[in-house]
Amino acid sequence: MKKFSSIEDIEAPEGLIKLALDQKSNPHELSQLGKNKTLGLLFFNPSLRTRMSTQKAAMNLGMDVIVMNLNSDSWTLEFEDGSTMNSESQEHIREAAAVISQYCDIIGVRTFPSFNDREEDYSEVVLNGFVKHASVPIISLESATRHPLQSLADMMTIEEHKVKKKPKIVLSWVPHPKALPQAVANSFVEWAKEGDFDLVITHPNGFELEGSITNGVEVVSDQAEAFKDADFIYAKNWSSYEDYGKIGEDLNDWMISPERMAITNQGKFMHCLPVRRNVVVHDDVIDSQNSLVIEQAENRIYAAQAVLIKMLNDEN
Ligand code: SN0
Repeated sequence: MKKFSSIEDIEAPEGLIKLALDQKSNPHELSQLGKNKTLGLLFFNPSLRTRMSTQKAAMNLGMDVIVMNLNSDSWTLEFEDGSTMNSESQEHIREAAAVISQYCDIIGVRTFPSFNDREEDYSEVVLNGFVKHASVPIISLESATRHPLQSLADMMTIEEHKVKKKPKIVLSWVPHPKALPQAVANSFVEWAKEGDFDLVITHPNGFELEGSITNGVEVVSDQAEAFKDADFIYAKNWSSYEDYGKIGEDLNDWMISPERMAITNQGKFMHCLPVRRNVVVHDDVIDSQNSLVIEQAENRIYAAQAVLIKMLNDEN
């Protein structure tokens, strides 16, 4: 596998979920596979789970890891071809990606959207700059529009906790004070569409996700209605795609409350974290027995491990 940036890069998502679950039951089985190989983790944005879980996955496979905070510790990169670099940017992605490829056998990149220009964000300028100019495989550690490692961990978590063959999963928009990417929601929908689920999305008017991603998925505008019989509630805020980057106002009743969870079929609560308590979700929900957030985070290790194995073995 040369690139892991969305579900489209995977030949058999089911197989990758199974590999990740197998690794979870035997994390050190392949502790020699990555010997003398180096993973480079490049962060343009903050991270806790992604940074530590991917590092842990690499360690379980015997790899060395180099972590670099590109925004604070490195030169300001230029991504546009042909630009005259007489202003802020100091190094072109052409050299930077080629140089990092001399030091690393696999590169992971985290980058958020700018929210200035939807077309530019959705063209994935930063991630694709690395894909184009690096000579080694690239893993998205969350890009402007996708977070595939999170979705892989989420699919593992659902697989482990489902009690019926075709569970009902509701992706619910939730309030947030800041403009957040659509990345987690986009990826979740893409991966959940591939599974045997009754998938429903609920969001306020004006928070429709990109049409080709949600194509064929039921959208219910009333959150309480959507929650009926749900086995899993996946909460996530995203800013508007239509009115790009706009946040919701006066929508605090979209917070996941114990009353809302009571409508579900003893539904499990899921969130990718970090989460703003009592804005996104009430304490009593995230602290309940039905909350899966810590297991989702644990599964991030094995999601990353499965992807690294595919890359180290040069398999699809
Ligand atoms: C990111 C997001 O995509 O929504 C990362 C999630 C894995 N979340 C945030 O940036 C939250 C920041 C905040 O201010 O709460």
